[in-house]
Amino acid sequence: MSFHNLIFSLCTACLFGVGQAAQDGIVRSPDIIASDVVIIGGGSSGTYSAIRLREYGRTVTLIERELVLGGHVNTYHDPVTGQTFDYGVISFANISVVTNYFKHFDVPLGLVGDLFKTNITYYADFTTGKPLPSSPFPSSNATGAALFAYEDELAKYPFLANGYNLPMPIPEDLLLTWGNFLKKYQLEALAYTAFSFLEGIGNILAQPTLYVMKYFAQSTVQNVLTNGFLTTVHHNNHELYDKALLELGSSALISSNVTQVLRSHGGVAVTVSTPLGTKLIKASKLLIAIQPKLESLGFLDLNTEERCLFGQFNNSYYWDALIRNPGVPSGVCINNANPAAALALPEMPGMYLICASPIPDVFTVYYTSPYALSEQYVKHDILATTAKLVKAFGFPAVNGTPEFVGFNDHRPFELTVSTDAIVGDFYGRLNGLQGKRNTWYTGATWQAHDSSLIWNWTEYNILPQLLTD
Ligand SMILES: Cc1cc2nc3c(=O)[nH]c(=O)nc-3n(C[C@@H](O)[C@@H](O)[C@H](O)COP(=O)(O)OP(=O)(O)OC[C@H]3O[C@@H](n4cnc5c(N)ncnc54)[C@H](O)[C@@H]3O)c2cc1C
Ligand SMILES: *[C@@H]1O[C@H](CO)[C@@H](O)[C@H](O)[C@H]1NC(C)=O
Ligand SMILES: *[C@@H]1O[C@H](CO)[C@@H](O)[C@H](O)[C@H]1NC(C)=O
Ligand SMILES: *[C@@H]1O[C@H](CO)[C@@H](O)[C@H](O)[C@H]1NC(C)=O
Ligand SMILES: *[C@@H]1O[C@H](CO)[C@@H](O)[C@H](O)[C@H]1NC(C)=O
Ligand SMILES: *[C@@H]1O[C@H](CO)[C@@H](O)[C@H](O)[C@H]1NC(C)=O
Ligand SMILES: *[C@@H]1O[C@H](CO)[C@@H](O)[C@H](O)[C@H]1NC(C)=O
Repeated sequence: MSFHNLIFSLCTACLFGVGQAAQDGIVRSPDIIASDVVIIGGGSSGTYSAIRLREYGRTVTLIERELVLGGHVNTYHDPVTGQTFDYGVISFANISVVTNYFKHFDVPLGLVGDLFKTNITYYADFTTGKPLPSSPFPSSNATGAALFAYEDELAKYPFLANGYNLPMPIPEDLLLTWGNFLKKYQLEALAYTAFSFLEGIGNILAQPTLYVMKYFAQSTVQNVLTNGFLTTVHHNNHELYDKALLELGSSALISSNVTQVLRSHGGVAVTVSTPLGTKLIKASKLLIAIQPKLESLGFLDLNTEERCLFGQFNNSYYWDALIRNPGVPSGVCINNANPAAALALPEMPGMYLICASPIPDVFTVYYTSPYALSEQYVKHDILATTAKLVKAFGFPAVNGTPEFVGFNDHRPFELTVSTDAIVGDFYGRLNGLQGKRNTWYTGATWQAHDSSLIWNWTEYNILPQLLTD
C-alpha cells in the first residue's frame, strides 16, 4: 500500500466512524448545523438561491438527494470522443440574471445555433413508423406571423411574467384549452412550434391556456423568432452546477434525504440523513425548492391549508433518453406527426422525435405522458417505435444494436390544478403560503419550466423576502 492509499483509507475509516455514531442515534454537537436559510432541493432554483444568498452574506445549507446538483440538467460525457453535450436543460435567455450567474462561475455562453448538427429532417407517424411525404405543419412564414399575433395576446396579460399573481376574476381566455384558444384567435399555425418548444406537458392542446402561456413566455417567443437562445460554449451546462457544488463546499449536503422538518415561531429544524450520518440543521428560514406534490413532502409538518393546496396538484411526465446505434443514419432527425389528428399533433403518451446528437451514433429522444408510466414501459415503447421507423424508412443496416446510454425520468414535471380550482383563486391561496411558518417556495411550480425565468423571479421576488430579518 502506497503512502497515498494509506491516507485515503484512514480518511475513509474516519468518515465511516462518524456515520456509525450517528446511526446509533447519537446526534453530537458537530452534527448540528446552524444556518440563516436551509434550502431543500439543489436543482435550478435551489442552487441559484444558495449561491445568491451567500453573496448577500447569509449562511445556507442546501440539501440535495442526488449525488450532484442541477436537477433537470443532463450532460452526456461521451467515453469514446471525450465530447460533452446537453440533452436535459439546454437553452437560456440573454438576460442579466442569467449572464451574471454564468459569469460568476466563468462558464461562457454563446448562441445555441445548430447545436444538434442535423442535416436531414423527416416527419413520420410514430404509431406506424411510416414516413410522411412532407411536413404536415405550416410554413415558417405562417408560423412567424402567428407568433407575432400570439405576442399581442400575451401582452394582454403582463402579470404572467411574474409568478402566478392572477387577477380575479381570471380572464376567460386563460381558462380555454390551448386547442380552443388557438382556434379562437386563428393561431393554429404556431401549434407545432409550441408543441416542440414546450415539451413535457402531455397533450398540449388539452392544457388550460394559462399553463401554456406561462411556459411559452414573451422571452421564449422572442428567442424562437430571433434564434436568440444561449447555451454553454462547451456544451456542458453541468459545469455550472459542478462549480456551484465546489463553491458551496460543506454548505451543500448531497446524496442526502430530509427525514423531518419541524417549524415553530423560532425557526425551522431539519433532520437530514447524509452519507456522513444524521445532521440537524437549525435555521431561521426554510426555502422549499422542490415541486410541492403532497407525496414529495412526507418529511414536512404540513398544516391543513398546505395539505389542502398541495393535494390538488396533478402533474405531467417527461423523459429524455440517449440511444447509441438506433439504426437511424447520422445527421437525421425524425419528428412525430399525425396528419389525421387535430393540427397534426400526435396524441401522447409518445415520443416527440428521435434526432442525431453531436456524437456520431448517439441519438436523443424526448417522451411525454399525461399519466404515469413505468421506466420499463417507456424504454420498451421507445425501442419498439424506433424499430418501426427504421423498418418503414428502409434505412441501411448499421453495426451494433440499439443501447440506452442515457435515460432520465423528470417526474413530476408540469404541476397543474383544475380550471375550477384556478377560478376559485387557488393561486392566490398558494401565494399566501409564501413567508408563512418561516417557509418560502421557489421553482417551476411558482414560475414556469424555464430556468432563466425561475432565476429572474427568484432574484426579484423571493430573495428580497429571505433577506429581510
Ligand atoms: C428534459 C428537460 C429539458 C429542459 N430544457 C430546458 C431548457 O432548455 N431551458 C430551460 O430554461 N428550461 C428547460 N427545462 C426546464 C427546467 O429549467 C426546469 O424544469 C427547472 O429545472 C425547474 O427548476 P426547479 O428548481 O423547480 O426543479 P429542479 O431543477 O428539478 O430541482 C429540484 C431538485 O430537488 C431535488 N429533490 C427532489 N426531491 C428532493 C428531496 N426530497 N430532498 C432533496 N432534494 C430533492 C431534485 O433531485 C432536484 O435536483 C427543461 C426540463 C427538462 C426536464
Ligand atoms: C446578449 O445580449 C447583449 C445585448 O444585450 C449582446 O451584446 C450579446 O452579444 C448577447 N449575447 C450573445 C451570446 O448573443
Ligand atoms: C417568406 O418570407 C420571406 C421574407 O419575409 C419571403 O421572401 C418569402 O417569399 C416568403 N415565403 C413564402 C412561401 O411565402
Ligand atoms: C436516501 O434514500 C434512498 C432511497 O430510499 C436510499 O437508497 C439512500 O440510502 C438514502 N441515503 C441516505 C444517506 O440516507
Ligand atoms: C449528414 O451529416 C452526417 C454527419 O454529421 C454525414 O455523415 C452525412 O453524410 C450528412 N448527409 C448529408 C446528406 O449531407
Ligand atoms: C391527472 O391527469 C391525468 C391525465 O389527464 C388523469 O388521467 C388523472 O386522472 C389526473 N389525476 C388527478 C389526480 O387529477
Ligand atoms: C425579470 O424580473 C423583472 C422584475 O420583476 C421583470 O421586470 C422582468 O420583466 C423579468 N424578465 C423577464 C425576461 O421576464
